[in-house]
Amino acid sequence: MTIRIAVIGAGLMGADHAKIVAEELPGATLQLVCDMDEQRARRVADAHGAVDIAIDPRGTIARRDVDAVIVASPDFTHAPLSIACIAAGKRVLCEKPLSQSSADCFAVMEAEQKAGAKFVQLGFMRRYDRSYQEMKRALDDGHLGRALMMHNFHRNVETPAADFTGAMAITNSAPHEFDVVRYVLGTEYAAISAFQPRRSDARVAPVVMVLETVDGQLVNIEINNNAAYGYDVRAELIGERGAVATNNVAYTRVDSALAQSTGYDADWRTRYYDAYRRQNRDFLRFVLTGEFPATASDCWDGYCAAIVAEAGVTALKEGRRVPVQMIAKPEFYA
Ligand code: ISE
Repeated sequence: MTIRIAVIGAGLMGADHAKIVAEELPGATLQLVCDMDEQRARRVADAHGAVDIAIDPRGTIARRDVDAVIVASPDFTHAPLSIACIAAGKRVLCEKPLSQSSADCFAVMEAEQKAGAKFVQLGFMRRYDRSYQEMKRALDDGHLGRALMMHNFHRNVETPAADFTGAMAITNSAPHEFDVVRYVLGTEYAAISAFQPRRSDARVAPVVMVLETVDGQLVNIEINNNAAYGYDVRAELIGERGAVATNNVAYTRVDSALAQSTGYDADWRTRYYDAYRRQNRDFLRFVLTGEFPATASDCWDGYCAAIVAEAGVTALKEGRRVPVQMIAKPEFYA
């Protein structure tokens, strides 16, 4: 039996998911690539041997020859398309963020609870990256003592789209950190402050956030969407008896002209390829067994990331520390 997967959205991430489904998921078929731009759908479908293409996402979800869905269309479509998948009784791997609005995330949670089962796996793929997994293990083993702080750097070469704004550093890029830090520390946030230095040009400037957790830890996150030199993501966790830092992944090193150098990835798709592959394999198991993967993030995690992002945007705009006020965690997600 093969699971027939439709990929909705044939942009950067959709193309990557189509490739992973076609090449790295034994037991899955790339059934269909859907994009409003038919040519783009065709290009990605042809590149990865999809059976068919479509331009209508809702029609795609309803099709009888589609068993499961990957949503990789723009952020604002994630929540409504996830709800459509729940209504159709189909499991969905939805790219992050679930929504930039916590109210929309809440609506997806409601739909899932009404359906009585989890349908949405959220694409916070950093949880599948070995460096964060080892960091979590080191903390959970107890060697580091109680966690005190976590430092995070997230640097892109340049903003991924021309319409990328400063607020999107918080709503589109930082949710990775919001999620993976919660995952590693096993806690929630209590408050957030946000700051921005001034650039000499009109490009989006870095955003620096300081978060306080409900357990009294401090977390700082630097998002620099226009770092120019490479895709560079780092984290360091400081405990009371030790610290653990992620290493940059570089398979080779060049020694030349009295210097030593290693390379950077150009973006997240190559840096986290293995994490995406492992995440998508877990999704396939989820579709086959109905058991939600232990490592993956769910709609509750999506809600948590969105509510922190909303508080972060307010903190930046109003130049003040903003409390993070979350609803109580529904029993369904316990
Ligand atoms: C993008 O949407 C991602 O998810 C990338 O991982 C992140 O590095 C980038 O900043 C986001 O815009």
